[in-house]
Amino acid sequence: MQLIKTLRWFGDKDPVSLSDIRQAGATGVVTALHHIPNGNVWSVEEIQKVKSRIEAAGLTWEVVESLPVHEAIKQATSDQDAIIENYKISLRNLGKCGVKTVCYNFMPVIDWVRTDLHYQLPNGAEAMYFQLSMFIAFDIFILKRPHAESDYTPKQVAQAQSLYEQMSPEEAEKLAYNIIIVTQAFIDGSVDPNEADPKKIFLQLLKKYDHIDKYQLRENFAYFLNEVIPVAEESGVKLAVHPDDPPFPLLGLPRIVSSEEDFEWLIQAVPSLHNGITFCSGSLGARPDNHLPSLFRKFGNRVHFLHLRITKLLENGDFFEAEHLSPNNGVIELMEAIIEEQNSRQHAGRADLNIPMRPDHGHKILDDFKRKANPGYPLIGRLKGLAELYGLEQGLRYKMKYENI
Ligand code: DNO
Repeated sequence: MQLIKTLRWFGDKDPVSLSDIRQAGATGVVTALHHIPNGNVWSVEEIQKVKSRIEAAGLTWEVVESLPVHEAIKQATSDQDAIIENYKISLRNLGKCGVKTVCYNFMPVIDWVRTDLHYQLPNGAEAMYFQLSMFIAFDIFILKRPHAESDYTPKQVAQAQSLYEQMSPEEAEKLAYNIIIVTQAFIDGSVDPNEADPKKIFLQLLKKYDHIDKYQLRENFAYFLNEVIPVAEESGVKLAVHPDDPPFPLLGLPRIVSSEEDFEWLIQAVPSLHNGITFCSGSLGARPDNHLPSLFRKFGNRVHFLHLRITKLLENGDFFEAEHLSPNNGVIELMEAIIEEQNSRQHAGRADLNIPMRPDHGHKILDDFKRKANPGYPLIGRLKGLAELYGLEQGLRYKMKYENI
């Protein structure tokens, strides 16, 4: 039994190569057909091309991240059925090609959000940081989202205003560009990086959710799941929804994959185990009421993919991406719960014992400062995370075997 060691690869545009990934200790790759526009079919031919390249490098294509869900589906617009049909064809084609784990998310308009991509840690490494008051400054004073102030307390608005007043116009633009483009474009973001006025387009996209609250978005999600899960079952493909990052509503948008209650809802909407979860400890950990090992123990039987990293949550609502492994950060207990889950799958006669795992993001360290990489995806920092997690896994596995769990 093992966790399959993987790293994410963004295809030909990725400054990190497949050979780098192999040398870093991964055996598997997590990738997507990034060149195919969201909503279009992934043909067998295109899937095979990427798969063959990965295999020629001595690796396996373990997980698709992501087969993106088009905004039309999240909004349930009249053209959604044709786009869902394409999604189903893509799932069938992936199944035919033997790529059988598919990660996706259901976050409207914007995927993950950080305000500082170069937060310096005491040892000189860089991590990514979410500063709540900076984000509020972006929302109210830079993006100027209509009625944004009403989402915050007067104290939050005042703090954000004072931060905004200390920013130069260039700094304000850079913050907006990081949030709307830099952290989104390489993962199929909804605003074209060549757009002359990204903020304007972004506001238009947000506006489409004016009448979509949490319950309506859940309804739209359930419609999608009821359509695609039967096809996933027929094709032997496991879908694994990625949690919201961060796991709370932003910019007036509902976010519905954030908490224990959300996972309960997800399962009752479509109970099949093919309706699974990407357990992203970093995303879920940015919320104080998410206790990672307990959440994992509760929903572990439908976790098909692991993103392991630890978030340091601060009292004012800020958080940053901490080290993958440190004695008190909870990752040891989480790893223990993961190994227990594998054991119970074995007892239940399940075939999917070896869950793919990636360290998710990494700190920028050492030679990463001389190399290019997408934000969050420096090679050496991820290599360190992978090595630490693998060591932890092996040590625990050795110990737990003798305790005969
Ligand atoms: C960021 C990632 C997310 C994730 C998607 C999955 O680095 O963890 O963009 O890939 O949400 O659909």
